[in-house]
Amino acid sequence: MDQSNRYADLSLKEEDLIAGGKHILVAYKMAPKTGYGYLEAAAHFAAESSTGTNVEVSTTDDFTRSVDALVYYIDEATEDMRIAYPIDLFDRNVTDGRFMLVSFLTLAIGNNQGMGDIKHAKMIDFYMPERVIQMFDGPAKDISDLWRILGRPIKDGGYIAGTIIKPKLGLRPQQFADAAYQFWLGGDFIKNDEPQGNQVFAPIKKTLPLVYDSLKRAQDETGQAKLFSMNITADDHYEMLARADFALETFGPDADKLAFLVDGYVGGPGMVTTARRQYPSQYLHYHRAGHGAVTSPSAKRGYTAFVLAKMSRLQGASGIHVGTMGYGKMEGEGDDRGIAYMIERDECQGPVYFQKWYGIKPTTPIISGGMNALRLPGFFKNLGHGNVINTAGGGSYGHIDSPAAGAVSLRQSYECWKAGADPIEFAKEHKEFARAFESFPGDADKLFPGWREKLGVHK
Ligand code: CAP
Ligand code: MG
Repeated sequence: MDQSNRYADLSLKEEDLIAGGKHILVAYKMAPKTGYGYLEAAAHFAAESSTGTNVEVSTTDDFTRSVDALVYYIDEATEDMRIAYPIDLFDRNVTDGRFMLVSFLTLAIGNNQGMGDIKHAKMIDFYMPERVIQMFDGPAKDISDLWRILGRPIKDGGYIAGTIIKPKLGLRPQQFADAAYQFWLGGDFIKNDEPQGNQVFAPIKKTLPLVYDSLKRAQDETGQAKLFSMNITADDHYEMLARADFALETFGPDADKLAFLVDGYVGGPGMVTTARRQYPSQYLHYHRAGHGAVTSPSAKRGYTAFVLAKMSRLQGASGIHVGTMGYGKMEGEGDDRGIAYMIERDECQGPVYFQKWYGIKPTTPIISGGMNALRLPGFFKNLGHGNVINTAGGGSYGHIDSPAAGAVSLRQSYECWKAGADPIEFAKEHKEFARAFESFPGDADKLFPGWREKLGVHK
């Protein structure tokens, strides 16, 4: 049934919809299945994403039609389809009237994934009007809170050298705490890994007091504050709270140095909002493990990594993993820097929409995945700044001297880039950075051919 007379209006102008402030706009890459007209399929897509189904129903009235989602732009050749969703279509909390991301997801990327007449559709951008930005939680804490704790300038406080305890699973409490202590002797920030936490062989009631002891000893020895991002991911809301509350109690006078990590993609909006609203004094670290299932360029459905990051800022992520932009081990490319810009700036041009954030706090780009001191200079050059949290697991625990040396090599890498120095020349004056070449010879050969002769390394 062709519903384009109801769910499409190609006369609508995007600039008018934006000026009107009453619609959430969503841009997709969509292709219909063979045998279906493009506008017909797009209109059905909009129907299933709002007030309709595949047939007219007797119960529809004029009010229903007033909240129809409307296709307002199509370009079959480029598979571009854009839909205007009236903001009144989206549910609000009965408790405080705020928006909920789950309602946006259910409509904009819910039933429309897997329709019989749609070959594929992937969300590539969305636009939130000012009223909607006002109605999402947004971040409670941001990187400036971490710079303050680290004793740095709270503007442009620079690079936070982080790691992930590796191996990502399998360490018992004392071994886990020892690994943390070793890194903190040189670095700033440690995160549990995405699957980390195992009450079978590393119960938090044993592990966390040992981690806190490591943090205090490392602070005493270095004279610097240290940060721990603890994974509180769990299916049950109260399990999350039990873990978080125990951690806050354990860290006591150093509780401000605890961030809480949630696996936001697999856990979903409920888990992110539990962490955001129950613990607004803590930095909220959004890990996105699993996102590749929908965000990978090889996936023709779901939404992009850009959309995921933009949604995380609405929900209140203090920081989210944004990938390594082609410099690490995960999928990504240089243009992914646009993901970082969208979440850290107060206004930014996305792939389709220019988005203003009206002063809500920024979300920190967290850089993770196969990074080490040799790969970072190129990364910083591509991004254009170093106001990020970098977590390098292999890049720290794989350093041939020690995890602390690995941490120092990461920081030296940032200093090298900031100084605009040649990495080989810089290595001649900075031992830990130089030893990163020997720690990761494959990367060194690829990135700095001839490094052995230049650094006098003969084995
Ligand atoms: C990195 C990592 C990160 C992912 C995150 C891992 O370890 O801990 O969780 O890379 O990916 O488990 O692989 P290494 P993304 O530093 O040892 O590679 O940031 O792209 O979501
Ligand atoms: Mg990990």
